[in-house]
Amino acid sequence: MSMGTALAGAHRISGEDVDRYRSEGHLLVQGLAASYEVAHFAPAIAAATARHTEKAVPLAERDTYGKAFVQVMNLWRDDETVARFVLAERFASVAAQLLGVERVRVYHDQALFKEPGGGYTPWHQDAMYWPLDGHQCITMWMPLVDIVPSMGGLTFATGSHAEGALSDVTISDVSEAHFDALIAERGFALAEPRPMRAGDATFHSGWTVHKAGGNTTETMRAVMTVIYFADGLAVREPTNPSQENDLRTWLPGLRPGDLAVTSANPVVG
Ligand SMILES: O=C(O)CCC(=O)C(=O)O
Repeated sequence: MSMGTALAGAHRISGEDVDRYRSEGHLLVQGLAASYEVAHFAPAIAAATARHTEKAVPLAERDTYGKAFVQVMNLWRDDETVARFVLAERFASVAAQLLGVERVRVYHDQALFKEPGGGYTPWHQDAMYWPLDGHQCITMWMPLVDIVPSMGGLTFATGSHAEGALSDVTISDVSEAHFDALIAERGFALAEPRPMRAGDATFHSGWTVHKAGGNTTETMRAVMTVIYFADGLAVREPTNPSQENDLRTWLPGLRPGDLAVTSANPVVG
């Protein structure tokens, strides 16, 4: 690795952008990584993703969730190059500024590759899955290739994060119908997807309602995400089976009330 690809140092966010994130629940940060930096890391992320998905079921045989993307989690623990990307100070510094905290920890990463012809990602709230305070959690979503909306860009329900938990339904056609009705009822404005360059990133709160369209192009929508939480959070009592599973998987050995501190959740930034 050369110093040019270290993703070191903080990336400063303007006060205006911090305010926008806090009122809207999502923020686009353009040029967070340069194209040569993405080019350095993307092959390792794609190769690690492929290693885990050699036996993927054909698209047509999957359910709505399975059609949405190839999803592989915590690649940073498998591959040193991916770890340098996921644990990068530059990315974590943005998460910390938006949450208004000194330090964040990694909850987990996930590669979300929406295949050509891949289906839509139904409306959902991420923090429904997490035994943590969703207001103190944030996801960075970064395309590794230039994307246009028809590849499956994210749509956000602006301001929905402020309402906290709005459903207990896992990502499915049921969550889609639930949030379609709720968005119409509460009148949230929708922030439609925009073209993004590889290395641009969006950040969204744990409670922001969001979805993605299908990928109607011939190009893989290669996206890497990192989920962070504010250092100092305590583990919450799980309120559904998804949170019980997440507690076992991503906060290994911890119980409700414990500080969310394990070697699988390093401080970054
Ligand atoms: O990439 C997608 O299609 C959905 C992403 C998402 O829901 C997330 O990163 O929280």
